[in-house]
Amino acid sequence: MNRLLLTHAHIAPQTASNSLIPNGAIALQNGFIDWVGPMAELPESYASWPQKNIKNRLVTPALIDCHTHLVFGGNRAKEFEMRLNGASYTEISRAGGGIVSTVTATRAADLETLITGALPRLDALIAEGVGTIEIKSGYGLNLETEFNMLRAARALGQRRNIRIITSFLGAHAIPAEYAGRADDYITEICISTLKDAHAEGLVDAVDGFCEGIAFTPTQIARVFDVAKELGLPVKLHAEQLSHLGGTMLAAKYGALSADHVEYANEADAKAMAASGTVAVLLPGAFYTLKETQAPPIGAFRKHKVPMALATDCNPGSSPMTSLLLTMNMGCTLFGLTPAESLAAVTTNAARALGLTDTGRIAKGMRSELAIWDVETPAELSYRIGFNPLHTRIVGDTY
Ligand code: DI6
Ligand code: FE
Repeated sequence: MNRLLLTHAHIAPQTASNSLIPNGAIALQNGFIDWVGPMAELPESYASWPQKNIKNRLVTPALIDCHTHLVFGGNRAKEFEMRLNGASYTEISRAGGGIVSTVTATRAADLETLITGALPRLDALIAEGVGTIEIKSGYGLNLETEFNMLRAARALGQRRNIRIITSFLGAHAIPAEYAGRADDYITEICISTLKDAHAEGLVDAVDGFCEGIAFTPTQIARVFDVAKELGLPVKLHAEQLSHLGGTMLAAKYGALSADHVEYANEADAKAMAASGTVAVLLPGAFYTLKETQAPPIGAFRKHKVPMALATDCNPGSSPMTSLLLTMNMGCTLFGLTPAESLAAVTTNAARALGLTDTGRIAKGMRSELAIWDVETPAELSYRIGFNPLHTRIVGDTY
């Protein structure tokens, strides 16, 4: 029996009532939370458990990064310089740079290179108390390399103590060999690779990039139809650079999330609320591309669309491996409150991944916790470039 009783904890449980528990205790047993509440109410039976006094430190759920492209080859520092000299992300993409340049580098890397390249990025997230991370494919755009990316993502979960959720993002860009033939790419590569990867157990969800430089809603719908047949949940990069209708499409398919959503409008927010679709906000990409249109936070609040925040870690539009900085940017760039930004990387991020056993501190949830050297939850969003993590607890060894 693996047991631990955390005492003298300042708990931010992220449950429905979400009131802080100032002098609390959390009982952990075999990988799950057995009890949480004020120390004064701790049942007698826990008195004999091994205890750790955490001296009034703040305890939150372990953080969840629900949108990353963590596995890739090469880097795009050159494009960073091009943008500083005035080129736009779209121009670079249309000139053959952008996502497809990372495709070339990713195809050239073998499985082990993809894994070892991603590990330092993963370690940076783990060091900030992240316990669950989503990783997308989408820099292979052929069967072999899409498989390599998904296998690398699964392997990362063996090499580190972290839960990995994969998303198949075959509909990320049109590879050079299919230039001008996006529909053929969807039929011949994207859909057939999705089916094969699903058969191998490599796919937890299906994603797409609905944008002028990528795929139309009609093309994305073809991929979503296959996801539906396979019983896989869907999500979508929607309304990042323009309004194409991706969010409505995502809502129509009951998507877990619509991501970026800078150009979404109130009607989109209403549709997301009705379908239970989470708005995943990615301020790292907004910042990197110096976008000016922020997502419609007011409409999301008004219609009670849950908002999550994620790093979008990728070599092009968001070379970022800090979820704490993402929380800060969510507040400063998008106007979230610090309380919203904490919910956005815990309970709402869990929901964006379809997970019901993490992201909150409550009986029966997995023992996935972050203990911080701070006094209040707001401090997690307030600092820039400082990591106050004291201890991360993930799993059943305490
Ligand atoms: N949106 C993004 O933020 C990433 N992919 C996407 O569809 C960017 C990917 C890249 O530029 O490499
Ligand atoms: Fe992305």
